[in-house]
Amino acid sequence: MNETRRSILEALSDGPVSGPALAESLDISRAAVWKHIDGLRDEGFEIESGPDGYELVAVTAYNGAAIEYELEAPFTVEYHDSIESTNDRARELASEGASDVAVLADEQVGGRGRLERAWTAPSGGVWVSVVTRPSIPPAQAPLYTLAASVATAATAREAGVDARIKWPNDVVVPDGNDGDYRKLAGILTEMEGQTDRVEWIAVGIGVNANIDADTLPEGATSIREEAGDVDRRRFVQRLLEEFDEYRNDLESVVPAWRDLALTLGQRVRVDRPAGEVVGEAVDVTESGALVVETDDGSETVSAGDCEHLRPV
Ligand code: BT5
Repeated sequence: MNETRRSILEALSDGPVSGPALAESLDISRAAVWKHIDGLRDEGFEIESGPDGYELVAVTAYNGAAIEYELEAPFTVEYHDSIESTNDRARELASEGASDVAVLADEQVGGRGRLERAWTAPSGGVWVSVVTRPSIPPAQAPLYTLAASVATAATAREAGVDARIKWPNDVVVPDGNDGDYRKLAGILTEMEGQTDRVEWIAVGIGVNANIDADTLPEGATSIREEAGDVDRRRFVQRLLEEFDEYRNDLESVVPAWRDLALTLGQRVRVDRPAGEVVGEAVDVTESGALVVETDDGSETVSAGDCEHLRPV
């Protein structure tokens, strides 16, 4: 957002301020103040003019400026009404050197899941990809994915949804007590780096927010379905703030993940390139790999598709 507009919002956050007072404190003309106030109104800031001056009464918009305002995390937000995939755009920005940017869209028309699967992303969801450049070895990169799933589940729980995590990074809502679930959110992490150092990570988070569940693929659910619509601006802010806290405290990620895990204690089948593993999921390691107790002993699986099986 334009620096002058940011300063105007800061001034208004403590209560009404008159046009002349704003002009003086920002060292701009009254006409310029009027122009910026108009611009802010266009961006979704509801500013009323009363006897005491301009007053910010509400922020209703869902866009970059509105999300950056009062965001307690160091991200700039690039918003699109419609985009192919926020992860594609995040990769582009990352390769141009960007850092701490969140690409956000109301709708994706070419949303991607893992392994080139399609991700349904109509208007009303929260589709966001965060670019960061952490100083970590590639082996720690999975912690960023787990951090995103913990942040997503925590934010959905604040919105009143019984969100849990299915290994490695699906955010789901339990359906009964047998390990069945409906998928609320998915995470797609992409990265570039050398053997000893990550260059950038793009963490894509897709949350079915204000969407009718029957317009989503089978087995999916939404915040609307589970708890009613959310204020998406506030939701994205909380999501980015939670993600920021976990990425700055990587040691807290796995314990928080364990607390939210639906997979631990379940009988699972994990499909991975080296073959499938069937057994009871008993733990996750420090780097987020799943420990499965099989008939032939314990196996540690670092990546794959995990299915919860019915108890035997
Ligand atoms: C994922 O893949 O769960 C990762 C999804 C990541 C989406 C975000 S949105 C922002 C960013 N930009 C992108 O383009 N992507 C990221 P995976 O585990 O492979 O799951 C994909 C499978 O989930 C599909 O094959 C469908 O069966 C199912 N699916 C598709 N859309 C869904 C939705 N909206 N809700 C629940 N399930 C869905």
